[in-house]
Amino acid sequence: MDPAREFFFVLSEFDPEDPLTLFPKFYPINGYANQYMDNPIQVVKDELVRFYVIGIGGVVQSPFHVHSTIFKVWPSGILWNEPYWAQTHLVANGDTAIIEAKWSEPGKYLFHVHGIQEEKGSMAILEVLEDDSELKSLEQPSNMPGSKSMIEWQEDLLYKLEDPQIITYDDLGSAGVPISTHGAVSADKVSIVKDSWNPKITESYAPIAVKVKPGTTITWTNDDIVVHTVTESESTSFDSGFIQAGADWQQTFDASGEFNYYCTLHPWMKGVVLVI
Ligand SMILES: [Cu+2]
Repeated sequence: MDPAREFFFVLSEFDPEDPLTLFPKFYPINGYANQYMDNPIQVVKDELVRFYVIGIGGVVQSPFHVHSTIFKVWPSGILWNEPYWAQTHLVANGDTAIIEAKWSEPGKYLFHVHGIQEEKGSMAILEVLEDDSELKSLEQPSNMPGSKSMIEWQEDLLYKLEDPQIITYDDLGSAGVPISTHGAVSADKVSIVKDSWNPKITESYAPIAVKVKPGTTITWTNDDIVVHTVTESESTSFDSGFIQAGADWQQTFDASGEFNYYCTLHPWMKGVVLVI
């Protein structure tokens, strides 16, 4: 690519009160609402300018627009995409673009994410200078009064979204109903139920206790969306290995006895086979 004055713009959104709201309060460029209204991006007349634009918004897509300008776009920022000319380029959430332009007329050009975003912080000014004598050194981060660090907010949001579940491995039995063969039902099919990875699910294998006659083959079907196992607890006398989501596994029980089993990946998942 040709030498150019380059800028990187991250188009995002955030709401200090409700991080998951449909229409957040702010749509910042590079983390600060309105920062380039107060501190215009400066370029020089007739020089090549290149923007690397990335959209990290959650709901509303980002139609990136520069007033009075026809620019060249590499969609998704991929250089082997055929570039095209545009006045607005829609940057999808999670997508990027490389944008190039030149301005032959000095002056102030508005640029922004076009739409409600421009009224909520993404309004910005590109200042095209006659020559480089007035070019300021880049001020970063924004010195705009009242601008706010998002670091703490991002951390809080992460914790909120991750909602970590603490599992105590030395007391696994408490996560499920104690397995008793008392209520065992006659069945040769067992479902590994949907969401059975979740310790709050008390019957991960359904039925949780089955009784069969010697010589019976039992089929376990993984109806969950993640991998599980059917592994005998005492001596690993049977072990399915990984049963992929949607797959089956079979085991034939010749000897009578009581066989407790569990999932090696989610040890709170427990079941029992009674052969009588
Ligand atoms: Cu599992």
